[in-house]
Amino acid sequence: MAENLTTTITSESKTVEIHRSNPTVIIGERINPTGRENLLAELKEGKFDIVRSDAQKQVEAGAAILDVNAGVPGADEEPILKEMVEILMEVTDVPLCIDTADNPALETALSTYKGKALINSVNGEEARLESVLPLVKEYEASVIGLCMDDDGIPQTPQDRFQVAAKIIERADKLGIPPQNIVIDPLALTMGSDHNAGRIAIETIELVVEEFGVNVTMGCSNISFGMPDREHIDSTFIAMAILAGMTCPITNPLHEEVNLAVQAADLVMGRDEYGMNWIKSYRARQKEE
Ligand code: THG
Repeated sequence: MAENLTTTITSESKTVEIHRSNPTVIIGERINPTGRENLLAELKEGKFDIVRSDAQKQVEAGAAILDVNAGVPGADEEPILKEMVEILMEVTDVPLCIDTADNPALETALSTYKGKALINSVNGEEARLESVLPLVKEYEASVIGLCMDDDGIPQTPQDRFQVAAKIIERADKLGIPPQNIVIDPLALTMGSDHNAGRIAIETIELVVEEFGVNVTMGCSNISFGMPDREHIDSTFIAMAILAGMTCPITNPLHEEVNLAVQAADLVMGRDEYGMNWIKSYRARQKEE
């Protein structure tokens, strides 16, 4: 069993330490135009009101890090992502997770960002390892490593583990320590493969056992195409936390999912005297 590593992500004024004995770190997923017509339309017009309000709402709901994705089909990502990063630094003080597959946009975002960012993401593809890892090193950032490579997404936990091992090894060769790598086993949708949840959970167990690294997943993918998604998402997220996931990418505004995370932390002994749970209960009562 490897020692549990600490991944440190910072903004100008805040430090977030991701570790298996700390409360789960929610990475808020909402600032992403994929499947959101209103945000997409706004970004196309060069407006950022939804970005601002989504940032504030997610932080209020408990997001400790905000994912920022500027993937507007047909538009140049670089200036949009840069402006989103600038705006987010203005309206919130939480650290950012920069979600892009466009290397020039990533580099510009990293040079704009004040702090130690979480890059989302690299994977086991040769071209990505070669383009992203040098930026991780140069900016002393951390990076999410997706368990997929030039052959696609492996079907078995063992093969996904091998991709994680390759990413960690290639990073190490450049002098990037494993605490700066956050592994994403990939939560695929159970609508197309009923084993998707089990494969993800078993991959978490393997990488945690061997490397002690921190683990994330885009948790809401799992229930895509299923009815009554929040029940599935909240069960999946609690099970993944038990397996070792430390920083889920999810929507903290979904109350059932948010409460599952808080309850899982309580059960795992990461909520001293249950103070976080009691505080959040009182805040909910006040709202009613
Ligand atoms: N792993 C990593 N990064 C990721 C993902 C992952 N980034 C993107 C994605 N997957 C996680 N982010 C989202 C963002 C939004 C939604 C799902 C995952 C989503 N949106 C609603 C929809 O499409 O129905 C629309 C939003 C709304 O209006 O509520 O579900 O796996 N490393």
